[in-house]
Amino acid sequence: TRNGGAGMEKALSNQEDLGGDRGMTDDIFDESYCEKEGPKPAKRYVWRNIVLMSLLHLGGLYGLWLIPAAKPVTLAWGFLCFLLSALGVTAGAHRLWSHRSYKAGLPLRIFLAIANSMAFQNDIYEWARDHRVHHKFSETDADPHNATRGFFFSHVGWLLVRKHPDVIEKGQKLDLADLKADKVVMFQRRFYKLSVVAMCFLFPTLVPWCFWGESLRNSFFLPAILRYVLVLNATWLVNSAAHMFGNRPYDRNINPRENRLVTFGALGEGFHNYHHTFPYDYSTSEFGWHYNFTTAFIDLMCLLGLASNRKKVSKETILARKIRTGDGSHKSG
Ligand code: ST9
Ligand code: ZN
Ligand code: ZN
Repeated sequence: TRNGGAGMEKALSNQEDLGGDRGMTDDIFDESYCEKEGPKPAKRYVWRNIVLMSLLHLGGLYGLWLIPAAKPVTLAWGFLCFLLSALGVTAGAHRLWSHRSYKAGLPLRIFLAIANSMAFQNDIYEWARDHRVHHKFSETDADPHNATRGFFFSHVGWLLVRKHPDVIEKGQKLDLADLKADKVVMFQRRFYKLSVVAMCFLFPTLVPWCFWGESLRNSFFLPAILRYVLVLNATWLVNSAAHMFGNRPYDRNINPRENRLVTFGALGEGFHNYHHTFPYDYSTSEFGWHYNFTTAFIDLMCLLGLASNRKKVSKETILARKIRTGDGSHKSG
């Protein structure tokens, strides 16, 4: 089997590590799934998405071109918008809602949901559902961004075609009760379009225009469009590059890798071999704040009493796992 027959053992030791209080385990790799035999269903292009994604990226290029003409404070604002929307994905949709790797009180969940709408990456419910099937059925037909279909498909191509039927079939069997029970998640889903217009486009544009007299053109194409394109691509690189390039110190039998460049752009989300090996670790890495702004943010929230219950894998478990299934690269670096 893929991870050396360690599936059952892994599932059991996971339970110990979690203390069983995460309320869900549907992000653990399921070895029992086999892809259906026979020819794969034909790709069905979604032209609306292809046109809109192309226009968005042209807008992003135009934004790059406008950088020298913008006020420095507008660029700083764009950077702040990048951090906020990225946290809505990393600390919010990913570590909190997909993996339940820590607990967040109502004020923090409201903040993260607003930040998440700023990132416009589908609502939290849909994001977390797709992300749980990604972990449970990694690199198979039931993985929405199956990296065995190539760099382009796992990066953005998967958003431009209809999903493989197995993604939907397997996704429908996931336990999403925790998401359905979260009023913040359901509220964001209900008012998703409105919240995206307000947070991803209007808010980033209006602030520079109203408060320091930036031109409407620069205000729109820099903190709104270019910032959105950058957050999207930083996120997508986790699915593409971090499933292809880098070391595998924790599990050499899986594709996800440790990719420093991705980690840097994605606020700590590029330690992807670690993350797929221990998906319930709130830090997605064993190295604390090192290259990991998201971990620093969650730690600060705990310090302020807004979050709690961080799940962390013990050093001993990590070392044992490295020795048992790693590629040996941890010794050199
Ligand atoms: C975007 C998402 O960019 C990016 C996610 C990246 C994930 C990264 C993970 C990496 C780790 C974390 C790192 C974070 C780093 C962050 C760094 C920040 C600096 N289960 O979807 P439909 C059902 S989005 C169960 O239309 P089609 C469901 O019933 C960008 N059921 O499928 C649904 O109906 P309902 C902006 C499922 O027709 C029905 O099927 N957005 C599942 O095949 C149809 O669903 C876009 O570009 C499931 N998994 O279309 C739009 N899936 O309404 C993207 C589906 O009841 N989306 N169902 O839910 C689309 O246009 C379409 O989904 C499609 C597929 C064309 C892609
Ligand atoms: Zn992955
Ligand atoms: Zn994950």
